Amino acid sequence: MSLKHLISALPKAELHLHIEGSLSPQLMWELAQKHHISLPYHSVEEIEKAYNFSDLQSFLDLYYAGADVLRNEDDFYQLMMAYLQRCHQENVVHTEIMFDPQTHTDRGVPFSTFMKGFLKAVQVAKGEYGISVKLIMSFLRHLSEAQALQTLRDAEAWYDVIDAVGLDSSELGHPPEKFERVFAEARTLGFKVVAHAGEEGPPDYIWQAINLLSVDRIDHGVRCQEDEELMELIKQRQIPLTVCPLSNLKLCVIDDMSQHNILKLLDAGLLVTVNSDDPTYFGGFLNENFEALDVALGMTEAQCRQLAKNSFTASFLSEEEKQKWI
Ligand code: ES4
Ligand code: ZN
Repeated sequence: MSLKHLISALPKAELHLHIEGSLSPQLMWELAQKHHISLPYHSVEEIEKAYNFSDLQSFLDLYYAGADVLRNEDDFYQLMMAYLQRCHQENVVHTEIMFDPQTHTDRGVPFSTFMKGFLKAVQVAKGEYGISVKLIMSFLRHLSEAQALQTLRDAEAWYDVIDAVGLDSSELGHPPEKFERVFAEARTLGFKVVAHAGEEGPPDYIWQAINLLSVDRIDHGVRCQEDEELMELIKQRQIPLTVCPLSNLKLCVIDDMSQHNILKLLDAGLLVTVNSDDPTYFGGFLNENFEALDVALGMTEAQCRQLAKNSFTASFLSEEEKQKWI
């Protein structure tokens, strides 16, 4: 029997979501018109049709180009509000959202513009839906560590509303060790830390994220299965992996969803979670990621419930807040 009903009924947390990757083709189109920006597309449908990727970089090229329509505070408000409304519809009761400051500051959009837009939407959604939200400021790893350090400094006025820092963008050629100092400083400042590792990159990048950056979670991490010793460590320490099935499929990390290893990792005792990553680019929000796993792999009800439970266990909520949902 399909788990569709159970999937939508279960309260869930989402821990790996790039807010810029939740920009819908419709909103991209509207904002381009509003700001008189010419897009390389003639319709909303043409934008949707362009979303065929061969690897991470081919996606990132469109993702950064798309983000250029985000110009003023209201644009960021609309972007965040649309995602939080969708969370409410899908029974996502807690979400830890990544944003990429450098994607905006490097275009001349000040920190205060996107932060104010995001925070206004978060405040409205908390009031209307009772949803809880944490923010993860991510550094772009294709840029230098000095630029990441500058971003950490630029964020100073917003430290009390940022919960964690992360590391995203082009993985290959930009190993975690490149960011050891900025992550040490972030930890000293009291931030939780996460990093993308083992999406396209080798298991060694996951080792580095654990040993050099002291991450609290690994984003993706699916390539840990190539290294038995690493898998054992991740299991023993219960280091969460925020896995994104539709993302892995769309970026050709796997050829077919039936090859996805998330349920194997779950059954081996790793703390894996399901997430949507960049839902409007990869063809599905959170429930659709669960459903895609069920269709391709035949999830059991117990596995489905465990994945929903793991999403809270792996979150940055306090132990007391977690108990409400587990
Ligand atoms: C991303 Cl799927 C993925 N990987 C790395 N960086 C990213 N930024 C947005 N989506
Ligand atoms: Zn990601």
